[in-house]
Amino acid sequence: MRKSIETENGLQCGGRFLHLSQPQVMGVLNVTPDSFSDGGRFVAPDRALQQAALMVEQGAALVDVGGESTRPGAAPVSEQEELDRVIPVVEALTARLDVIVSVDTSNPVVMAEAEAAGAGLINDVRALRRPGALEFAAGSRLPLCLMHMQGEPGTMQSDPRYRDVVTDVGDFLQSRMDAALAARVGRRRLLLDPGFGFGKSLQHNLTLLKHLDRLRDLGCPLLVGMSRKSMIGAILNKPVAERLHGSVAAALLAATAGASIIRVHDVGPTVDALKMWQAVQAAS
Ligand code: PT1
Repeated sequence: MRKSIETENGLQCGGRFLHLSQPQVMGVLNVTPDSFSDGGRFVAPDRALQQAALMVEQGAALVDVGGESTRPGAAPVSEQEELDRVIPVVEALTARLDVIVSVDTSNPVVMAEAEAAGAGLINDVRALRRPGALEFAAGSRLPLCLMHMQGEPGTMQSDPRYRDVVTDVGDFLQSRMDAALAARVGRRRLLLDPGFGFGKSLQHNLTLLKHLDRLRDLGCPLLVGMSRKSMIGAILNKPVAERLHGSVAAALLAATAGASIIRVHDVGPTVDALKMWQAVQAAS
């Protein structure tokens, strides 16, 4: 009887199981010299390990390692540079920490090397649109996050337009799910993400957050990332370093809308807030 496996709400992430009956926190670990909020601080593998260990201690179920900055205006990175940044960190984290290591990449070579190094999830902001990415997915058993982005990081914030942002993002995610299914990637391996801040105005982001529950109808768990982003900065009129409380509020709103994984920089405060949220959810 495989029933218990199939009805268990969660994802098999390589050797570790991620429970999704309550929202989980994914800690951001940028190993880029030019990240928007912590540029260059965690590039050396020992610094990365130290930061990841802190996030695990604070309750992160996943750590998302990224070697390509995809914030607005960011420049592309070469494959070798991305491999050199990401793979040693994935190896160090999987060897030393009890956590699921997610890798934020669109490059199928990086995906494959990351899986071999012990990664448990692939987080692709380009939703497997790069040549070879669907083929990687078909040959792998890892869960994959498919994110919506309009345009490319270098130019995506110059006048983004939608007919209806929630419908358009939903249609895009459905089409990428269909592409994955056609490539024989099981629906049960997929996570979906509306891509807050990726080719979206403030109003687009707010409308997406308000109607996030509609994307649950696509039938896959939702992953969201709003932590410290300019949508919060624009509302608060505050710089990146002063967006913690706005970010925690956004995390709770996402949890209420049904998000399963919340990608954040500030793991401890977000975990505390979600514990309060969870306690109220569980009340009669
Ligand atoms: C995200 C995400 C990500 N965000 C997933 N992966 C980033 N699955 C990187 C700004 O407006 O939301 N989901 N990987 C970071 N990207 C941005 C985008 C950072 C916009 C900052 C902004 O400030």
